[in-house]
Amino acid sequence: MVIIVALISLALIGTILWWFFGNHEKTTINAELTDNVQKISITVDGGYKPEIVRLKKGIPAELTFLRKTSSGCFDEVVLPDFGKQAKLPIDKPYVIEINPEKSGMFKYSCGMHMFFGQIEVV
Ligand SMILES: [Cu+2]
Repeated sequence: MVIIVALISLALIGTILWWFFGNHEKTTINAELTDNVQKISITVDGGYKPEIVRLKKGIPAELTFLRKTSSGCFDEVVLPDFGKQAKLPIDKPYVIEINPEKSGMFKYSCGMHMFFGQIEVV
């Protein structure tokens, strides 16, 4: 009995450690280039999907956020590295234009800094 309890505890601890420290696969999607504007859609529903969007440096970009959740957490999206911040309507695409001028990984988040998405500029 004691052994079973010990094993279950170990399994739980393992799961928790994996959840917090494991290297989770993140989805990266490249923006599509049309008429010298790169465009990509990001779904907002319990997080930002895809988790990483890849943009090319030096080409204006349009990020279309589609918020599917009424959770107040996602009322607002903040992109500090691009000087943008916006209120997102529910079920209605909202376009944010940015100019990716520097390469690197840039984080954006909900208004409360709880959920994060990333923009990779290459
Ligand atoms: Cu939040």
